[in-house]
Amino acid sequence: MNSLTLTSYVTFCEDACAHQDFLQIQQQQQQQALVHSRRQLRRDQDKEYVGFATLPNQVHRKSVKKGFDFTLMVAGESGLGKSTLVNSLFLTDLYKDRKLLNAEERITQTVEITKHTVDIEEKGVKLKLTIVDTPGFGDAVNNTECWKPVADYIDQQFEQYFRDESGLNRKNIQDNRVHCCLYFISPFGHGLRPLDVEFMKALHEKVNIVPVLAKADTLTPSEVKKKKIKIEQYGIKIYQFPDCDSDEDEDFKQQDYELKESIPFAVIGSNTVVEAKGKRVRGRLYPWGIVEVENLAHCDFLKLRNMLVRTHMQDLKDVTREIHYETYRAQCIQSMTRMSGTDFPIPVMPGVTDSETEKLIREKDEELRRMQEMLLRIQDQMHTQKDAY
Ligand SMILES: Nc1nc2c(ncn2[C@@H]2O[C@H](COP(=O)(O)OP(=O)(O)O)[C@@H](O)[C@H]2O)c(=O)[nH]1
Ligand SMILES: [Mg+2]
Repeated sequence: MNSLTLTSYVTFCEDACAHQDFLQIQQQQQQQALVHSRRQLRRDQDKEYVGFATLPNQVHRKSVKKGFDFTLMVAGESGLGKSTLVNSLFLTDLYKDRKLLNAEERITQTVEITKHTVDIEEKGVKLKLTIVDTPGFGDAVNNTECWKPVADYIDQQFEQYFRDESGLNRKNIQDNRVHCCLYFISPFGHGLRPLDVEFMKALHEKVNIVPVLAKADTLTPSEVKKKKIKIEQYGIKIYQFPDCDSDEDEDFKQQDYELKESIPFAVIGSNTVVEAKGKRVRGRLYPWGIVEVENLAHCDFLKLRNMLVRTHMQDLKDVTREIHYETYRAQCIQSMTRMSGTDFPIPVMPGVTDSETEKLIREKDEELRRMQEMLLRIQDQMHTQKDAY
């Protein structure tokens, strides 16, 4: 390289460096301007932005931290697949330790209600799930009033909640109220049997009833269609799905319509995993083929699970709290007011009859009066002693 070319090369390099510097400075200036304008924008927005738009996030964070709970009851004749279905619903074995009763034991068995609680977690969200099973119904020779223990169970949970709520420590109330009752209808009958009608009518003011047509794999599609009777025609009030908002999109509206049309849900339960078309699925294997539990073409299991878990769990809880529990609470307060002649709700003790409660109240009043007298006497004594000094 000769001196001239060297000089021009140096000049070229210097120019290039200077140009590079210039570009960098320009870039920095642009970035600063961007940051500045963003800050300005945020400041402008802050003027009109109080911050309550973050409330849903706050509620979300808090509820996730606290966890959720849900209590599901299954009722209906024994052997219709209740236990199998709840296991399939929550992909968990709730009945690991169950002892299967033989025919004789089942006949002598009275309606015994069992409660299973499992803590399940999905993507960091915790759900405390309680399943209330009502086995034995229908096995007994005499089924008169077989719904009574079930109705009493629901009332007892309301009563417990009412007493806890009216008590001193309301912080850690255990809420065992039943949010939904899946009522299993036999696939073998013609419509509802009188016992089914009686059972559901005894419960419909206390709990959200969701009817299901059991063991749908034993029926052909046209039989399923025929057996999907309108439960309301029997004067039974089942859980009413809330109306779909008019501004929802068409897909959602269609899904909502299909869900409502599916009642009673035709379900199939299975605790075994079988291989269907190279995939492992929950299903029932028959010599002629496989029935897949989670296949919408085979049954409504997925619709039921989506409804219970994904779309209506909160509504079922709200209806329980706002309608069923309120009805119970109002009746309770009314009867207590009538009984005691006061307007104060005094929770009734379990297993205590009206006259016993009245006696208890009288005794407490008497005790209170005695204590007041004693207090007055002590005050008098103190005054006399003070005067003496
Ligand atoms: N075909 C058919 N059988 C079922 C279904 N669900 C459960 N079963 C069978 O029915 C019997 C009783 O089931 P179980 O869940 O104990 O009924 P539960 O008495 O109502 O709780 C068991 O042998 C199950 O394998 C179903 O959807 N279809
Ligand atoms: Mg069972």
